[in-house]
Amino acid sequence: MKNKFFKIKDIFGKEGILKVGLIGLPQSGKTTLFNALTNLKIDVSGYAIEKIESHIGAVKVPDPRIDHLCSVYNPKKVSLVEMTFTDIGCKKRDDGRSEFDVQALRGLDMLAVVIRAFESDTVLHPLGEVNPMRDLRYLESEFILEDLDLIEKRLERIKKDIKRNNKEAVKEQEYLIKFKAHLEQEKPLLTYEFDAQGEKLFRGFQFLTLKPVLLVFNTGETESNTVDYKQAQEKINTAGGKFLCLCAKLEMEIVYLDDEDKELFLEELGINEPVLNRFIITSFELLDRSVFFTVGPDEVKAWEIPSKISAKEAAGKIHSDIARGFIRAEVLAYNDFVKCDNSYTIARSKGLVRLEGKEYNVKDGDIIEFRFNV
Ligand SMILES: Nc1nc2c(ncn2[C@@H]2O[C@H](COP(=O)(O)OP(=O)(O)OP(=O)(O)O)[C@@H](O)[C@H]2O)c(=O)[nH]1
Ligand SMILES: [Mg+2]
Repeated sequence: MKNKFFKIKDIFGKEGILKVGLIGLPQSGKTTLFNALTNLKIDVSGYAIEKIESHIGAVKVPDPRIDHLCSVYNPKKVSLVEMTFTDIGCKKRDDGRSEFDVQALRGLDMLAVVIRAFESDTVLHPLGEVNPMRDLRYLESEFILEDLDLIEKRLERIKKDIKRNNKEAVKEQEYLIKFKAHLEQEKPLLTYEFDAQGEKLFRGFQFLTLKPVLLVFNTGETESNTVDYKQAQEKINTAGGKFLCLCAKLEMEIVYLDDEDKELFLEELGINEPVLNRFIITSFELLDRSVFFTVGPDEVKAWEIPSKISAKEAAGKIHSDIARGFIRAEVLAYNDFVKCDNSYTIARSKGLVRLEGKEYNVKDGDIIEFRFNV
């Protein structure tokens, strides 16, 4: 799959694709970053006053381990982990609040909050002067207000059912009132301790403050001291998020170069990884995800999973039958495979190929063959 555009309905509810939303104030550099990540070419010259427009693009997650496994197995098919980026449209309303394209928020796994830290005389800042920490506080409260709106609407909608004493609606109302109190203390729902019932009930809801956050400070082309990184770090530590600093404009210019120029340019700037790689590594850390591999002459494939997953659950990612009939997982760590000259025979003779049971916690880089019986 080449990088291409998608519609919301193409990705909503799709399993096995990590979905990242780029969100932020108008003119913070969301679309520029989107272009840098997807290598697509959305126009960034205008100010989005008229309509709120979102864009979705998909990428395959580059992985040098897959390249190596392919050179060993020469498979007919290669399958990489897929990721989508949604550039979420936003505009400032007359009442001062921000209006986000709520449709585009559906089903996202995380938010990358783009914060303007670049100075420019020609690009207007909707809140006046450049001040990243103020923008961050502003966005946090916008997200909280957005969730409070959602709760109000929901409470309104279930009013009739509550009057009729519908048990589910009454339960839902109890939860919603607790969420409301939590948000009113300016705390994101991410820090609310959901019980199993609450989690089940609200899984389908698109609360903004329930999504893990990667802060992206969009700095200028030259070293910028507009960001108080210490303060940002402290904020992030309490919220359990991550942060990245990059210059979206420069990164966009770099992806548009051909490969040879790209390498020279990156070297000159002392950047050792393209923006997509840095972004992916940080996102995987934030979401606590790992990758395992299945290999063979037909297909070499990377599977993305939550890090805490068991071998049986990992098998279920491939097919529910494999999980149901699970017997054992034959596991060889990628690094051991390479150390053994890419030979299972050598790895076996050294006892590095392990037979693991269904409770085994799959590790990043495991090469797995599942034994199952259906
Ligand atoms: N000087 C400078 N300009 C930048 C940088 N990043 C983005 N810009 C410019 O800022 C303007 C806004 O960038 P966009 O990527 O369109 O920002 P956006 O957040 O998508 O804006 P809206 O869609 O209008 O909300 C464009 O003119 C970009 O060229 C940067 O690092 N330095
Ligand atoms: Mg834009």
